[in-house]
Amino acid sequence: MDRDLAMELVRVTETAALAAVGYMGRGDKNAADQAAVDGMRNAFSSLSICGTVVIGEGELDEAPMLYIGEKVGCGEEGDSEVDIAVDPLEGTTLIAKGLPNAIAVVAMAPKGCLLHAPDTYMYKIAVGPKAKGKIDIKASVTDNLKAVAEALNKDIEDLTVIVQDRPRHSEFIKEIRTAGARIKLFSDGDVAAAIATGFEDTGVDILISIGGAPEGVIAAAALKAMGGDMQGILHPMSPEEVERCREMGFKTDEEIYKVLTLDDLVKSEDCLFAATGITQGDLLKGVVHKGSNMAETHSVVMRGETGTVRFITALHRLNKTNELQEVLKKHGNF
Ligand code: VTB
Repeated sequence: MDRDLAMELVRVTETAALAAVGYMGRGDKNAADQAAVDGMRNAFSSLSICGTVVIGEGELDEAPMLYIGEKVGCGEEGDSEVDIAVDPLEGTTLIAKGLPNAIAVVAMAPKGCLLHAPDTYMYKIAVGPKAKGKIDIKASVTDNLKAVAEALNKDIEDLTVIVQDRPRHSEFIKEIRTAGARIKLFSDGDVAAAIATGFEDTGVDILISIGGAPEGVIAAAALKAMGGDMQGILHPMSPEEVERCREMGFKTDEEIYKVLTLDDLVKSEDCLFAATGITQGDLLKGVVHKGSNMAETHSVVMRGETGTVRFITALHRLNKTNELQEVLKKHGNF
């Protein structure tokens, strides 16, 4: 993939973030999500790629835009054929309540290189570069904590584990506390939580959590680019979810419950990841309005092939950006 695509991709998450932020704290997560989708979809149309959405808003019958299988981009013959995973608004509840860490996020890789994850849960463990190769999702939580602490040259008491605040994690939480490590619970948004493990400044060392499988693939693209590590196991919660796995090609139980390594989740080093903060977050600031026509965004974009991680602050003149104006008008924010 052309390296300039990395910069192009930031426009896509910036537009989604700018479109959605007007719904911050309004209690309407569906409207916020729709605005993010509209913004992202518009921005994709000017990207010179032949893209296919492999992780998106759902199947065609449930999502008219950014649905699985939708072709995006204005590429012509000879332009990159890519798979795209999108989460235009990762953390719909967060934005609805005005809570931190809502982001717009996208991952991209050459055609066939992103796992087509079913819409079920996935048990995930993620770590940053220093602990690469040290995690084993089949081993106990305690064994993983010991291995990661050793790799980071820390006492287990100084290790911070990020876990989604859900009853399904009560056994994990008990075990982590018994082992002596610290816990940071988060209410929503496990893509941001997984990525936090890749940046020492966040103080987060390891993610141990059961969250969305599609989100797992998106986070894996970032961890791959950063040189971190991740493993996942699909975790369907009902016969319907098992059926969903089968429909996505995980035919046998063995296939459903196999360990998915970073290379299974994202098959190529040549991957891109971009995220823009919507509400204020641990890694990225949220959108900041500077007067009625100006907004500042904070994004991160990563390129797997070189491992470059760029933080991009951008000032947007809202009345000069046609693609954005259309979306803001539709949502009554401009
Ligand atoms: C997960 C997680 C997401 O929603 O899908 C979670 O991956 C849903 O969990 O980041 P519950 O069903 O327990 O609410 C997010 O937190 C936000 O979309």
